[in-house]
Amino acid sequence: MADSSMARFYRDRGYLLVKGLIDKEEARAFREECHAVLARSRPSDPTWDSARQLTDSVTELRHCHDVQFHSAAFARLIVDPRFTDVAAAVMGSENVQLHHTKIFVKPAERGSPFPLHQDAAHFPHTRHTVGAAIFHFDDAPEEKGCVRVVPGSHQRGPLPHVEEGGWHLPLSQWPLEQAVPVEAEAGDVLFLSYLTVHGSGVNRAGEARTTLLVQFRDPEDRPADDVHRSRGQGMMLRGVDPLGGA
Ligand SMILES: O=C(O)CCC(=O)C(=O)O
Repeated sequence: MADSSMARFYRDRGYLLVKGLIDKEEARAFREECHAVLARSRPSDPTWDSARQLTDSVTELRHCHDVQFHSAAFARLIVDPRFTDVAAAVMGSENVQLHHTKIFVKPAERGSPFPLHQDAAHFPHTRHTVGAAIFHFDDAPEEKGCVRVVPGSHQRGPLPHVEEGGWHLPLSQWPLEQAVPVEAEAGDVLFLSYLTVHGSGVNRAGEARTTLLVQFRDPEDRPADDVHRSRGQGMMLRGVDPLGGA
C-alpha cells in the first residue's frame, strides 16, 4: 500500500492521511475494544491545563496508554504491515520501533481540545524521525474536534514551547484556527512528523471521537533527553534494531 508519492507528500508537508488503511468493519471492532479497555481501566482526564483557555465550556478526555498490554487486538494492529509499511516509507527506514501507544476518546459534546504543539517538545530525539499514526475508529469531522495541522511546519525544526499547561506553543502566536482541519473517516490513519505543528478542537458533536495514537521511530534515532518512557518502548514493529536493542 505504501508508495513513493506518500513519502514525498509526508516529506514536503509533514503529514499524510491514508484513507481506509483498515476497513470500516475493523474500525468498528477496534472502537468497541477501545471503549471496553477504558471501561476496565482507572479513569483519569489528561486534558492539558492550557486547553482550558481555548474554550469556555467544561470539557474532558478519556485515555489509556500502552494499550497493547490491555488487549491483544492492539498488539496485532501495531505490527500490521498495512500500518508498518507506511510508517517505514514516511521515515525512509526499513526498521520501525515503537515509542508508545495511547487511546484518546473525546466524549460527545464536551471532548477537550489540544492547543497547537510539536510532539518533539515532549520527547526530543537526535535525528527527528519520530512520527505519530492516528488511527480513526469513528468519523472525525471538524465538529468532532478532528486533528488540525500546519502543513510544512516540520521544516522549521524544533520550536520553543511553553512548559506551563502542557508543553504547547504560545497561544496568541499559534491560534488553533490557523491550522488546517484534517477531517477523517473511520478506518483512515493520519501520519504526522513529531515536528509538525498540530492540535485539535472541541468535540461538539453528539458522538464520541475515538482514536488510537501510535508513536514510532527509526530505532537508530535515540532520545536526546530521557524524558518519556513507556512499558512497550523499544519493541520492534517492523524490521530489526541495528543497534542490538541498545
Ligand atoms: O488526538 C488529538 O486530537 C490530538 C492529540 C495530540 O495532539 C497529541 O497527543 O499530541
